[in-house]
This record gives sequence, structure tokens and C-alpha cells, in this order.
Amino acid sequence: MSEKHIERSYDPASQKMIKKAQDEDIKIVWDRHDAMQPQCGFGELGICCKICNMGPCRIDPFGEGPQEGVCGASKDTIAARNLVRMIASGAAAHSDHGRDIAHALLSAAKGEAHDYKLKGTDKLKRVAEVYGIDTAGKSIEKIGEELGEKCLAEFGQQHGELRLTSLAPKKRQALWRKLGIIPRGIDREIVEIMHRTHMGVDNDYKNIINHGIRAALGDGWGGSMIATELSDILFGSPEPIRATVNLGVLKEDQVNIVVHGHEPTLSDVVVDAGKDPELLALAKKYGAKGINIIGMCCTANEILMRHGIPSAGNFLQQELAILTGSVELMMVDVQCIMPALSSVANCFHTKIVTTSPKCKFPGVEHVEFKEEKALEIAKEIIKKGVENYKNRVKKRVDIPKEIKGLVAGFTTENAFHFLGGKYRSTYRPLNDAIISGRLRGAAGVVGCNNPNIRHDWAHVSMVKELIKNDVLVVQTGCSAIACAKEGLMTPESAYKFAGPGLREICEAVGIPPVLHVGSCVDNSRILLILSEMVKEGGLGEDISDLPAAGAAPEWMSEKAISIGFYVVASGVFTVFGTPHPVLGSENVTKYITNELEDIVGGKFAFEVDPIKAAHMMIRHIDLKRKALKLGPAIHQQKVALKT
Ligand code: SF4
Ligand code: MSK
Repeated sequence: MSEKHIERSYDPASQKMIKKAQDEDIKIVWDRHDAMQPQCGFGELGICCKICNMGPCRIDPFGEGPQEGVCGASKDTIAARNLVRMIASGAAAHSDHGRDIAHALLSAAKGEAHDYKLKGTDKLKRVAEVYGIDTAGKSIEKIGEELGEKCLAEFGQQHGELRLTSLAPKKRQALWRKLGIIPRGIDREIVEIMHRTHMGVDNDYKNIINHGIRAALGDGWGGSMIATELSDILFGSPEPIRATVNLGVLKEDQVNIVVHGHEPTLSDVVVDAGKDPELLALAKKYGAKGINIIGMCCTANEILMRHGIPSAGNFLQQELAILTGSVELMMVDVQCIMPALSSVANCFHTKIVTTSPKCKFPGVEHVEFKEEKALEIAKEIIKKGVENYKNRVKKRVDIPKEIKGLVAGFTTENAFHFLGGKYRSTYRPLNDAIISGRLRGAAGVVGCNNPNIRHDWAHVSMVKELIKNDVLVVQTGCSAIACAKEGLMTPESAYKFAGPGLREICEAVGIPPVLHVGSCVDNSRILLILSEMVKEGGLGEDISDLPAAGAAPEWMSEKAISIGFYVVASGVFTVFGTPHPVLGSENVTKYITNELEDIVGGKFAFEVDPIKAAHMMIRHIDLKRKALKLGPAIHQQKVALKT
């Protein structure tokens, strides 16, 4: 591994662990990525098909070889089918997460899952109202039970509209209805993708993509939104909270237990189990000073937002945490968990424990999580970690010192109350700040890491450029963790990084210029923030009127494709770093990066340079300001005066 290889992360803590992997000849993600070069060009362009056994078929991108599959499928059909199958998988992952949360809520409400209480009672009533549940005179548990049943029913619903779509601006709902893309049932739309893309069904690329959009909307305004809203009900809505992030959160003198994956059902209980006096005594017996529960990826975001539990890092740091030699146990649930974890763990004393029947590893210990015995199972797993402390090889422990503070815990409900002061719960101050030009606009920067882009670099560069230009940024997922590690999520960072208008607002109300709104499913919070801005008035009648843009600069997951489509179909211009795998079809590329805007008000762009991408977003924001007849942002006026 060369120095260049170490430079493939922007984060100094990660660089140290990459160097350690190199020194000890332990293969990690960047080695595997190098070994995979050159990656398949047909796959990258989206023009290979293995949907039926007459194939696999490949379209020659140079136009000299075959231009259709054995069945006659064109490159447009093939690229569109591949793309929407990615939506199906991404939407399925988010929505299955949502289903599990709905199930947990139902079990808790029925008294079957004793370790959970319905903590977010205000939200319970608000969401119940959206679902048409009469709450008068009913106990919290009864309302929870009815809501849990109604949400679960929406997964298999065959007719009608998902209830949470009613939270979108009226104009947007009407557009979706007119286009026939309002989602009927969460699972139904995903299944229909699989049917339409079976050999010999839909071969009109626009028709295929339009249905993909319907399934994506069923994710954003259905499965993901259910996951977020019901998690807030079950575990309590986050409130702004101080925490720490990066590999430096691992402790040299404590048992380190890392929770990794996505679902909060187990991790939330693990936080309590980690305080168990018997387990703490056991840890002491083995010579540890305590039990250090920390998160990784989106599970980290869930418990960071609600409990201030430190985050060890984002997607590309999962192996690196083990490389510190200080992790006794990593428990994983679902999604974004590299199969390579078990081989890296084999080089250390780290125990990996899988907990979901949906995610097992060959040869890795499995302790199945059941809501009915949540605390008992959490303690059982932590105990394994504590007992493993004695196997830690002290001389192999090497924890990078890097650690940063952040404020997390912003939500649709609380994020902008701060702008109006503690007692003024309204989006008016945010809208006024945009109208007056102190804020130029708002942006959501989200998504994963990917070894084909320098780790964290694109997130950090893009977000710095946006806030420098007075664009308020909201973030989720691994992107949020990247910027937290850079120190962009503290109120003080506004002095250093924000433009004058944004800085003024951050100073006045004490918020960071970059707001952490949660995990990947919590992108639904961003949809609701945008809807609230429309509802507040003065910025148009639809999300597509807002001076706002989205981005996923280092995306890798199929979930990111689903998120991208529901955000675009909600009316937001969205820039992805590396392109979707569709460039082999000029028609599909043109449809999603151009023509979609006239249909749904949002479209995609692909731009790998994060600074250029940030300026595409800013240009879009300025165009929207102009269309709303708003003047240039104050910052721009000052710059214009100086020049
Ligand atoms: Fe080839 Fe058509 Fe079968 Fe795809 S569906 S593998 S293009 S024959
Ligand atoms: S964990 S989906 S790598 S953001 Fe949500 Fe991170 Fe992307 Fe997984």
C-alpha cells in the first residue's frame, strides 16, 4: 500500500489505521477496491442484463457490436430496468426497517415488549391524527396499538394512498395524483418493479422509471417516514444534544462495544444495558474501567441523536475501528455491514455478533434479537464483549487521538424553532431569513462513503462551500458523520466557516451552520422540513419552488438511489457524485437529468467535483430565488458592492 493509498481518506484518524493495516498486511476495503480494477464497464454504464437465462446480454457501448439483447431489449430498456431494480432494493431495505419499527411499536403498545415504552406521546397523537385515529379518551397504549396496526397495513395496502403523503404540499400531492405516481402500498410498488422488469414485460424506459419513482415515493413518504416517526414515538424525539465523533471515542481502559448497522430497536436498549451494575462489576473484574458503548454508521446516528452516544465513524471506518485493536465486540444488525468484517476481526481479538435473522455471516456468532426479550439479549451480548476484554492484546492497541465535538439531535419539529426563539415554534423565521437574503437557501447533503472517492473529502468540501455561501445545510447518514468529524456541527464553527448571513443567524440563536437530522431513514425529516417551509408561506406553493437543493456526493448504496428518486420526485434538484449506472443509455440519462424537471419539478445531475457540484446547487438556489422574485442574498450584494 503506497502513501497515495493512505491519502484515500481525508480523515487523519482513518489514515493512521490505513497505515496500520498496511504495516500489518491486513487487507481492507481500499485493497479490495484496487484489486477490482478495472471495474466492469458494462455494469458501470448499466447496459448488461442477466434478467433471464437467454442472457447474460451486453450492449456494445461503441455501437459496433450488439445493440439489443437476445430478447430484443434495447439499451434504454436494460438501463432503466437495472436502475429501478436498484430503487426496489433500496426502498425494500428502508421499508423493511420501517416495518420492523412498526412491529416493535405494536408489541410495546400491547405490552409484549416490556423493555420499551412509548416515549414520544405528543408525536404519537400527531401521527395518529394523520392516520385518522380518534385519540379522544384513549390510552397511549391503545393509540399506539391502533397506529402500529395502521402503519403495518400500509406495507401490504393495495389501493388508495399512503397516509403520510398527505403531509406533502397540496400542489405536490395533486401533481403525483395527476401523474399516477402517488404510492398505493409500500410493498406493492416494490413488487410491481420486480414484475415490470421481469423478462418481457415493460420495455418503455420512461414508463419503467415512472413506476420506479412511485416505489421511491413509497419509501420516502412511506417506509422511511414510518421508520422515523415511529422511532420518535417509541424512543422519544431527539433534542439537540452534545456528543463526540471519530475513532478517538474508543477507550483504552474500557470495554469497547460497537453497535453497527441501522435499526435502533436493539441499540437503544444496549445503551441501557451498558449501565447494568452487574456488567460494570464484571468489566472491573477483568481490569476494565467501564463499558464504552459507541456507534458506527446509521445505528450510531440513531443513538447519537437520542442519547448522545459517541460515534466511532462512518461506513469506510467499520474495518478501521477493529484495526485499533481495542474493540471487544461489534454487534451488527442490518445494512451497510461489510462481509469483510469477520476476516478483519479474525486478525484481532474482536468478536462480531450478528443479531438479525436477515443478516448472518458464515462462521460468526449469532444471537438473535427479539423485542420481547430486548434487554436480556442486549445484556447477553454485552457480557460476551466484557468477557472478551481479557483477550485484548495491549501492545496491538492503537487508538487515534482524533475526536471532535458536535451538536446533533435536530428534527423537523425542533430544528427551526431555534431561529424563532425558544417559545416560537414556527418556520416563519427560517422563511424570513431566506426571503430577506440573510440565508441564500437550504441544502440537504446526505449519503454514504465510497472508495471510488476520497473518504469524507467530497462531503466536507461540498458542505464548506455551501455554508461559505450562506446556504444552511441539513445532513443525515455517513455524510453527517463526515462533517461532524471536520468540526462543522458546532455552533462555533459558524465563525470559521459560514458566510456572513448564515453566521449572523447561527450566532444569534446558537445553532451550527450544519444540522444533523439523523440516519438514512431520517431523510424523511428533510422532506417534512421542506413541506413545512412551503406551508409557512412566502416561498411558493410547492417544494419545487423553494431555493433548496440536495446532494449525495459519495453515494454507494441502492438506498441512495431510492432516496435520490423520492427527493427529485418531491421537487428537489439533486446532485450525485459519481453517476447512476445509466450512462450507456443516452435516453435514460437525458430523462433523469433533464426531462424529469418538467414532469416532477426536480432532476438529477452528476458531478464528481464537490466544489463544482456545490456551485450547481447554488446556481439552482439562485434561479429559484429569482423565480420567487426575491433579491440576491445579502452576502452576494456585499460581494457585488466590493467588486
Ligand atoms: Fe438478455 Fe433480454 Fe434476457 Fe435480459 S431479458 S438477459 S436482455 S434476453
Ligand atoms: S449507513 S446507506 S453507508 S449513509 Fe446509513 Fe452510511 Fe449510506 Fe449506509
